[in-house]
Amino acid sequence: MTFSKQKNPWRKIALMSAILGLPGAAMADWGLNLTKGVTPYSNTVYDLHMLILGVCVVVGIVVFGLIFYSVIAFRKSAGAKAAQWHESTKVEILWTLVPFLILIGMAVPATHALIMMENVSNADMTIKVTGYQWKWHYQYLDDGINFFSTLESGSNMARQLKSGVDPKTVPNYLLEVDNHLVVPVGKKIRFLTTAGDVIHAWWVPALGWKRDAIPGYINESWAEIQTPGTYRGQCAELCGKDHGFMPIVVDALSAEDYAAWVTKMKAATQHADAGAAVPAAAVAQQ
Ligand SMILES: [Cu+2]
Repeated sequence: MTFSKQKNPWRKIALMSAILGLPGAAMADWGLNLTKGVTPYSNTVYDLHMLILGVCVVVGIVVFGLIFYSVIAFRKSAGAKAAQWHESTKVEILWTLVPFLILIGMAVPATHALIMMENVSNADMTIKVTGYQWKWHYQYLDDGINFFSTLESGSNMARQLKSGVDPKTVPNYLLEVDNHLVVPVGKKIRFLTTAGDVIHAWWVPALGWKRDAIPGYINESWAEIQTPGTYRGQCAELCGKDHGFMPIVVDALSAEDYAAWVTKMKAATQHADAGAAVPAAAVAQQ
């Protein structure tokens, strides 16, 4: 079949089919699929997503296949006559049993993922995350380090009405903060999430979860980042007029780099405690 004519509708259909038939890697480049993230938990979520997507696709193909087959093969114009029958125990058992088994097949890995998510035991370190309008406060409970993390000044300037700054010229516009949350790779980090005013939500997609930050409640979660890098996220609960301006940036460092950062931060904090009166945010920047 050739597609020489520009307006041939089959050309478009064939093109779409070819695009949809591309292998998974190409689809990933498009950014259409859920991303894998950088933690074992995010990988579990990804696998669960792919499994359930697969089940849905197969069920969809079977159901729509049967519908189209019935409509075409047994159409009135082809002389089909409606069968007259009543009840079929066999069919009823089948259409109860098959969805039941499919649901069990999905519930087992889903429950496994939920249990994995809730298991914050044996953590190597704990970070308390408190949401405020409109910034984050991080407390390293084991090391006594704490600092606020707010929208980086370049983004903050550009976002102002009639600022005259083109947001396209600001690197990581609205996704950059003054003080990054620094964590080590390969360590199980327990996060305690809460808020000081209204409900916020701490969300870094690469970690594979999102946690509500609720005043008066402590929500627990954990992450073990496998790959060093910078991972960005945002507040994911509409928390007021500047909800869109309290991003999250996580720097995952190797064990040595992290230890060096902790030493530097502790020294800066001691310096501040000794009467230098350095604000916490400024301490974190050093
Ligand atoms: Cu918020």
